[in-house]
Amino acid sequence: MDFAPTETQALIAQTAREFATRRIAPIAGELDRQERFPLELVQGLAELGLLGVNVKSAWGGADAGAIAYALAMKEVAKACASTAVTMAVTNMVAEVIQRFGSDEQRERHLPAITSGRYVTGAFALSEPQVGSDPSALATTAKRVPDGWVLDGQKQWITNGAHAGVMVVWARTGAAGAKGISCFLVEQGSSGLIVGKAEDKLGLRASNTVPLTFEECRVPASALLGEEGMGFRIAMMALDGGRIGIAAQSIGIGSAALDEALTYARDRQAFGKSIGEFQAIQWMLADSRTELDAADLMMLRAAWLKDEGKPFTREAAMAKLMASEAANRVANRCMQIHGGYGYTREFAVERHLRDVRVTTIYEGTSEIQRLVIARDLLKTS
Ligand code: COS
Repeated sequence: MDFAPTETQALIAQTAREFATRRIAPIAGELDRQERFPLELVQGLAELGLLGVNVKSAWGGADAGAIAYALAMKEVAKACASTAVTMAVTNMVAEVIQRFGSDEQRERHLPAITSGRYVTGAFALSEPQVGSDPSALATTAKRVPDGWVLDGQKQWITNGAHAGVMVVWARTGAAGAKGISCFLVEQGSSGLIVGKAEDKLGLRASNTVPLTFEECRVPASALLGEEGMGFRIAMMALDGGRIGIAAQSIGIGSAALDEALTYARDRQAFGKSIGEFQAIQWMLADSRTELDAADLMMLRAAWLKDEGKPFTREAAMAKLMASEAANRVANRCMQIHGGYGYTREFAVERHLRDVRVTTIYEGTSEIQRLVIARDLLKTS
């Protein structure tokens, strides 16, 4: 067993850390307050190969694997969770196209994603009435002589207003999972309407929009994978995506903990720094312990993915553990800050708002438990 990162993994992590420290962290608070999409940061991530960490170099990616991706994601999330989710979804979309796309689709979309020309990618699975149960989705795609016509609505689409390409799931056949197919829809397609950005509790510098498809025409070449394969593509993409959200959670939790450590050293009460009180020490110790446990689970899932082994259960466990732990950590870290933590003067307030969604998106904690339990019952 070797816990040391390879040279490539260490280099990617260091590259992400330097960029996060130098360019992202100084403006993260301002981006949040202004609800400003970090366009210049996304371009910077592209220049460093961080929009396609696990994409082959032939298409402009860093070709560095899932562990490298998770390490980079943690660094970016520590600086700015909004920038991190923008990066996470773009990487996920790039990986889906790399894995399931035809050569023509790869050539068309992957260099545009990794270079930043597309700005981002988007993953359009959820709908107003369908989140945890995507097999019930209602958006349709009807075959016409020169391609497909999409009709329906998508909800909570991260990057939706900025994505050059979106992976869109639609029903092409009977009810249930087997009737779903997957399409690559380009920004500006006629009949694609990008709605008003959501006014969110956290991740306020990230873009989340509803999408409407009104007789949206796409060419036959937009079909990703085979007809009827869409649900399985979504599940496999989400398996990988959950490693990314585990990393994001750990990054946010670590940022909150760093703030709390500084505060615990500086703040005086009863004639000494509050870090000298056991009540505070236990909160700090529990926080680092839980984040490190989550980190090991995340690395295991990423390692399995890199090895080409099944990792569905491990990714769900890592996401469950990391998101729940990071929420507890951010909460404790605000408690350590006392009244100051509840103001915008201290970054812990942003971290607490940003971390909240991690137990909700890319599968709620309840869905992760369902995935884990089903796998246990099937295989153990
Ligand atoms: N990898 C590959 N294939 C998978 C898979 C995975 N991780 N999970 C399921 N499948 C396949 C199954 O093998 C099955 O294929 P066959 O019919 O050929 O055997 C098919 O997909 C249907 O699977 P299942 O019957 O398990 O589907 P369910 O509708 O019961 O749903 C859950 C399964 C709950 C796991 C799924 O709906 C889910 O993950 N929901 C959460 C979605 C989510 O994360 N939403 C957030 C939106 S993105 S921010």
